[in-house]
Amino acid sequence: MFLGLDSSTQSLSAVIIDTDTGTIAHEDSVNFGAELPHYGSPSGFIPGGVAGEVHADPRMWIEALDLLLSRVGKAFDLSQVTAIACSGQQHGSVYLDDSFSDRLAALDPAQPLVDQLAPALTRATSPIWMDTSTGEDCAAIAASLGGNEEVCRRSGSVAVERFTGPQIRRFHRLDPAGYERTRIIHLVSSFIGSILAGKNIAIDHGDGAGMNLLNLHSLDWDQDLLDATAPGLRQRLPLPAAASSVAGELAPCFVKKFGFSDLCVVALSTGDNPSSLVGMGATSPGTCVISLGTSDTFFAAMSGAVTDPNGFGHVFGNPAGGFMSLICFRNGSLSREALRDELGLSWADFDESGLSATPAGNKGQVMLPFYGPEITPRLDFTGPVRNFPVDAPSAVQVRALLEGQFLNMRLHSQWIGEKPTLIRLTGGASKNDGIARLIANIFQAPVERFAVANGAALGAAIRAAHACGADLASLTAAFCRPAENSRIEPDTSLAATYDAALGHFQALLADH
Ligand code: ADP
Ligand code: XUL
Repeated sequence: MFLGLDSSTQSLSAVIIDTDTGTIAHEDSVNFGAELPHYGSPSGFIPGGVAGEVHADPRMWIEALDLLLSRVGKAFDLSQVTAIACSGQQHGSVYLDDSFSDRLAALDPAQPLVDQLAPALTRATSPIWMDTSTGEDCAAIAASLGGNEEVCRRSGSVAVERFTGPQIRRFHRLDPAGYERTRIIHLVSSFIGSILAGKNIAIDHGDGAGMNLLNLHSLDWDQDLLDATAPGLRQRLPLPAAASSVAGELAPCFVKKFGFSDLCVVALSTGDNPSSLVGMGATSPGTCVISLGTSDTFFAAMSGAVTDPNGFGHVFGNPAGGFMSLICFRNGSLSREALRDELGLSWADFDESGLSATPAGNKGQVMLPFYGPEITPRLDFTGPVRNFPVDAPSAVQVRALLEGQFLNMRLHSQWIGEKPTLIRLTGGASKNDGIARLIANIFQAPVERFAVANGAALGAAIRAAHACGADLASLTAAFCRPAENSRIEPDTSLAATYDAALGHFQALLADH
């Protein structure tokens, strides 16, 4: 049995796989907003941040770990688990003082984890991937390297607001004393993995590439990028390492508290998107994954070394070796939920039943579907833009929003240079048949979905088994199978309709 954990924006999820039978043995999830309401973060982050700041309380992630493991431990015999691996929302960072490693080594099963670890935090809140507050820092990093092209050549991305390096630079700028007290900076994924291992663990090449600090040629921290970010940063970062490594034994606290075996080990963590690449069986080029979570992401294993000339797309380490592309669309479920709530609709209105009221292409009516700042493309909107009246019927608005989202995705994934031949969908909205069909038609490629909704947690469980020596190809063959009747073929008669719709979308975008 192998346990995968995914600490995402809105929840912490667990998936346990049984590699003997090729089945999912257990699944559970803690929703931060609903189950830990005392952190005042209904959607997993602290609302009301100013000047683009979006932070979350790292104590919430720690408390969720205690809560989830206690629940899973009651329903499932955790002594059967051979190894654990974690996945986490990318880019988010946790800042800790010199007491952190001693605290990790001395975790007491009789006390809540959060009470023991929170005193080590040197930054009370953690910037997360939705944060856009670091424009000044990105500009300074790019200038220091002689331009964004060089930042992208080294790190796989131009300097990006949500990436960890610019976030660290801002922290040093605004709170130099807090930075000075900081001894170690973790990503969300390596933070959760370190708690489980009872020691600081390395940062893998998949999540590490989302920092604007890792040199993808040397797979080491890039000294010029470190220097452009903050002084003494190398000493404050864990070493970078390949995701397939075992980090160490599970800390004794978890053995005593939740009934794990004292032989259980912890594999290195990775980001939620690299983890989903594994969980969706897409570690080889050809299949692309679209994840419909809080953000929407588009990613695929890469066969060639290309970067996005427009600077919106990224290159990360592929946990199976080599590299992967990733493009993140900030207004994913956030926009779908906003329109649903604004018009008093339900998800049925976004599904086959609701979408059947309007034709593909929406008669040229399209929306720039951004309810908040967007990062692909970079736009500062605080509301959507329509090329049709704002009081149009709800069904027209829903189709315009959804088609706008996936036309935008098609447009901004063209730099990868490979048209997807198969799309695998994951994330909360992937169960929506209407959305799945629309994606098949817009991309003109078949869409498959899996029975396990959380591809990132499944990917973590598979990586845990792989780190212990199991063959990755056999694992993905056993676990990454589409659910029965989940495949949707594209309607090829709509290819021209969506080529035209892409033109309408581009025209509206060009006006803004
Ligand atoms: P994250 O991993 O970012 O926390 P999830 O992948 O769990 O997010 O997705 C959660 C989101 O899925 C919800 O916020 C909701 O907007 C969306 N969702 C759930 N069910 C549906 C549905 N039937 N149709 C469309 N969206 C849905
Ligand atoms: C990727 C990104 C998001 C987060 C949260 O670059 O910012 O997808 O990983 O899921």
